[in-house]
Amino acid sequence: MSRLVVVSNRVTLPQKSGDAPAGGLAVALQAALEERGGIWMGWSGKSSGAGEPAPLSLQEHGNITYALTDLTKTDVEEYYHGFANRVLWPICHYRLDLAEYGRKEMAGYFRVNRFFAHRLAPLLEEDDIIWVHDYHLIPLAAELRQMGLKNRIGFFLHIPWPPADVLFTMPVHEEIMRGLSHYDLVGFQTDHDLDNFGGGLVREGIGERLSEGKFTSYGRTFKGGFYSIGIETAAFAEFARNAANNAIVRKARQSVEGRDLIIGVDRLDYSKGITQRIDAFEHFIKSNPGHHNRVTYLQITPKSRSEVPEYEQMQRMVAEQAGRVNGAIGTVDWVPIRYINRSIGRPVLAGLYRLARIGLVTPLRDGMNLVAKEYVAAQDPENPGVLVLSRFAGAARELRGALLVNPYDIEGTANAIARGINMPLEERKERWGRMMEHLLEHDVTRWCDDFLKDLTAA
Ligand code: ADQ
Repeated sequence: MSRLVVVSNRVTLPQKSGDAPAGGLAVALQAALEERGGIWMGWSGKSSGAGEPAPLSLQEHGNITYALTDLTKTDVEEYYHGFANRVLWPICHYRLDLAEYGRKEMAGYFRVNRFFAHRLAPLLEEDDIIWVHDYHLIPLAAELRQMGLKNRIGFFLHIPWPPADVLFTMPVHEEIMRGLSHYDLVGFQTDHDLDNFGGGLVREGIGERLSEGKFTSYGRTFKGGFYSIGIETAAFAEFARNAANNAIVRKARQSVEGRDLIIGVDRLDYSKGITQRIDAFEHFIKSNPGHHNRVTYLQITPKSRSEVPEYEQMQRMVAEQAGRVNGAIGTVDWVPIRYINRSIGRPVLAGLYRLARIGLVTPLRDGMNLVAKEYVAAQDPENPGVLVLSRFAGAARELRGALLVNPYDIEGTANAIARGINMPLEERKERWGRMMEHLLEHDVTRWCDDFLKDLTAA
């Protein structure tokens, strides 16, 4: 079996005993690397300031070598905060209005990808299989090919791929499309993303869709497919079953005693639709007076990318909005919305999901959304809650037992909350059973295996 080389912007180092368990993606990639032997390369998250980054830091753990590189301050600014997070992220989430183009940032993005390629190449062997992750590293294969590498290289995009009219507003869309054609397999989250990609190629006259999932563009033929990422379903369900006695979960249960819990869990990001969700909750309460003092909405949102001004501003906006709703509809003994800005370990998170009658997952656009899958996996089979899910999350293509909503439609989302709260046990069980069966079969290990099988055959 060939060695596997994983490259991603950030690397999850192996857990030390006593650490909180890693997420499903990291566990699945580590298992695949352990089985085949290999390397996981990425940015250390550290800046070397104005000076040249030190040589790669190599750490061996079992069969895996973790290879971490620092980046200069300018690289971090231009490649990461600049082009990746202020151009590709908004464009791929259909937010043309938020993309900020700058020549410096675009150049920095391609320069850092070249730098990654030059640092990675000396570690590679001829028959290594290389798996590149996410939007930070689209041009990496082109850079490696430029250096003469013939290895099989696959790419997986964790976020959505937009339709042509959105993508082509980006000045360097051509270089990005050309970059993707240097892979042997390009994987997306859903059939919609794959269609957007194929449609863009054909419409712009830069490529063709061939049979058997193949594409041709810029003189290269490669495979495209969709591989919907899953979670570690069985392990997560086990966390949830065992969480009942956890002190934090117990306190949470006591604090909502007698009320239905609605839970939202998201990184703070404009794509997650948090403000629209609070509006929908407020509308639900106002139009269902019988539920006054009968529900609590818990929104758990660790801050992310707080160095980007829009995220800082969003944090203030959400906190103010929650405060305003609490002021307007709360009573001396009822705080309708609890808004918490911290990260929570997976076992406790699983326990909180299980307490909640409704999982409210309403992103405006999301590649997949693992929170939706975690919520389902954590439910008590005898008394499962209801998932209210945005139709614009990749997960909506699979989780057919959810109540699907349009998150821009505040009234519609409020009605779905009401329907979920009032849903009879039999219907809840039937909907949950269908979703859980799917998630057990399509877990993160299966996702990893499917992608690697197709990459090996590509
Ligand atoms: P994200 O945008 O980060 O991922 P998501 O898929 O929901 O979105 O994953 C978030 C993860 O962070 C979940 O595992 C969740 O449990 C965890 N998390 C969120 N809030 C937390 C908190 N307060 N404490 C602890 N953990 C928390 C990107 C794409 C998604 C895609 C994934 C995987 O944007 O569309 O599903 O990658 O491919």
